[in-house]
Amino acid sequence: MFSLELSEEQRLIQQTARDFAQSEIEPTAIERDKTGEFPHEIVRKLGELGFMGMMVAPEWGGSGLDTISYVLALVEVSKADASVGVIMSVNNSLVCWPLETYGTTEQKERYLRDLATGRKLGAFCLSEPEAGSDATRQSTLAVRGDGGWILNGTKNWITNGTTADLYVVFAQTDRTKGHRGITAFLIERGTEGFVPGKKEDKLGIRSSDTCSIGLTNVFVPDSNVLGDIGEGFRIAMNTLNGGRIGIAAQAVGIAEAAFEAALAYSQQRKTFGKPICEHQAIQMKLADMSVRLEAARLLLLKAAWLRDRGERYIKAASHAKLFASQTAVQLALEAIQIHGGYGYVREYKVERYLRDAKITEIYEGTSEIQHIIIARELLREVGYASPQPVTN
Ligand code: COS
Repeated sequence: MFSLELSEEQRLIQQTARDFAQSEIEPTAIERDKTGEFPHEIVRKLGELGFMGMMVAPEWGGSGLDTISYVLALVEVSKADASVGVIMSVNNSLVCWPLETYGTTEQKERYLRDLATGRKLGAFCLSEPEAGSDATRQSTLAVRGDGGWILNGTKNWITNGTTADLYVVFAQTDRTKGHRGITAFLIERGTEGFVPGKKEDKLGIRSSDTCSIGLTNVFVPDSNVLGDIGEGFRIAMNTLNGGRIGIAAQAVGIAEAAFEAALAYSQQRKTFGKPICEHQAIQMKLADMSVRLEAARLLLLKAAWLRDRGERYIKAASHAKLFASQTAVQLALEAIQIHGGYGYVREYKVERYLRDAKITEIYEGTSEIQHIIIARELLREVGYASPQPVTN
């Protein structure tokens, strides 16, 4: 039975994250949104707090915590600034996790300690110009060279793209095998032929750094193959299952921020002689917002809880990601509505919540992809055997 009680340690992590986020991240979030400046100093401090490798074992420099602690911290960080949230989420979920899970001891010695302590930053390179939702259609090609592989292709929408030190890159090593011919590689920043493009000019999460990356005859030694040859797609999917819990946490953080801003403003602003929180029209909105937020939080905690128990959590992660991301967008919209004209200007932070929220419905699997994953899991659970493979 799903249990909600947080341990003493989990509460402490949540409080530490809240204190840090409100004192060191939130006050400068509006400014970073304007300038697009990458929060180097904040990321360094998050590393010192043990938040860049929260679930990594202490022997590799991590905090050795569970998924629940991780999402509690990520909600607080994202509530203060969703740009910082995604930087933290990618490093923890999409880079440290596959490296610890599939890496050799030698690869972990070389990379994991620095990543888990925040001294170095990671990025995850799966998407391509022609392969987003249909991630099996990798065009980046790896051909055999002397003692390693030579990679050519382009990767798109890479979070931490121009800043990262280590990239987990997926490429096709055997075209005849489809998704079972995809392999994961570890590529260091500065490797010849591996060239991050210019930072994308985005609607939201503007101080996180997103770019495309060109690969031209990039040599990757055998010692930098992550997992087995042909295991890459499985690594990517298993990694994204966990990543989606991280994005759900980011979305819950944004939704909480929007809700709290709306609740506070509704008590200050007066119309028709009384604070607007006394008008039923606003009360209906606040009540609906609180229900959705609570439901999103519960779905998030359930997914994290299942993962910590070692149970299958694919459906729960997609439930949480789908619902929390939609909640973030809806609550940000309602927060703007409650603020009226003030909600529409950059001086007030609620318009940023909407711009930041939108991406949570897109990356690490769009809402449409989450529906597909949930439906497939439902059919699997009831033992449905399709006369044809369930394809789309
Ligand atoms: N977890 C673990 N394994 C998974 C999985 C999941 N969530 N989803 C698919 N797989 C496995 C399947 O079990 C299958 O394994 P086999 O090697 O045994 O055949 C393999 O991956 C291929 O799956 P499938 O045949 O279902 O592939 P499809 O192309 O039909 O669809 C989806 C797979 C749509 C689920 C996948 O491409 C996906 O998640 N796309 C979104 C990718 C994404 O999030 N992109 C954003 C990039 S990061 S910003």
